[in-house]
Amino acid sequence: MLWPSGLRTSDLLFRTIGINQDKTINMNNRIELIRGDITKLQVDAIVNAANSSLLGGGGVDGAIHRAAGPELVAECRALHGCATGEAKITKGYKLPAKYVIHTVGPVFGRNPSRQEEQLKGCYYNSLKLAVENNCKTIAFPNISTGAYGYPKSEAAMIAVNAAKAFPDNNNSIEKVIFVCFDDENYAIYKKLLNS
Ligand code: AR6
Repeated sequence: MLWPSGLRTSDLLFRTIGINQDKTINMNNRIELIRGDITKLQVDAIVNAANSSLLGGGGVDGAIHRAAGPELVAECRALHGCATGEAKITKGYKLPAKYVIHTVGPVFGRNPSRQEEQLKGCYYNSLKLAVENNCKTIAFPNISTGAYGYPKSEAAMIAVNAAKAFPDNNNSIEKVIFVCFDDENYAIYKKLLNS
């Protein structure tokens, strides 16, 4: 996407969603935090906290499908689901984002010995798909922290560590944006990214 010179990604993002820019937390110029609705973001890819059917649901999944329109579920149907911790990509259709990366977070407590690794896998596999599809900007919701009940602080730590540890040797990803919809997650991420 061509952006006017001198404008940072966050300038555009905040204009898009109408949030005052002083809410940006900028870490190493690559990780950003914003509070808002992920469906409004004009980025290369937004990540969906889906279920294994990939056919839609509530929460952020429902919001993404509503905003993208019915073509999204049609493309998802052809993907034949997704395992926990894995990710699959579709177009964004009516969303401002070019792609949707659908990932399935763990249901907290269902498989305790694997849940941390699975949540880490959601972030890792989404970032990997983003790189493979030449995405420079990617926005994540707080996967598994809604209906799937993962404790928010633990989930945030896993998310931030996974983004920091992602081996992007060619620096192909310019922005990883954590999008918090609720105040509690926003406060947790703000503290984590400022420390
Ligand atoms: N933008 C950004 N974040 C949002 C939005 C939004 N528009 N709406 C909600 N959130 P959840 P999960 C936040 O329940 O826990 C679905 O039914 C929300 O505040 O959406 O991974 C799927 O189909 C929370 O912090 O996802 C699955 O069945 C975060 O998104 C199941 O829920 C995740 O909450 C997945 O559960």
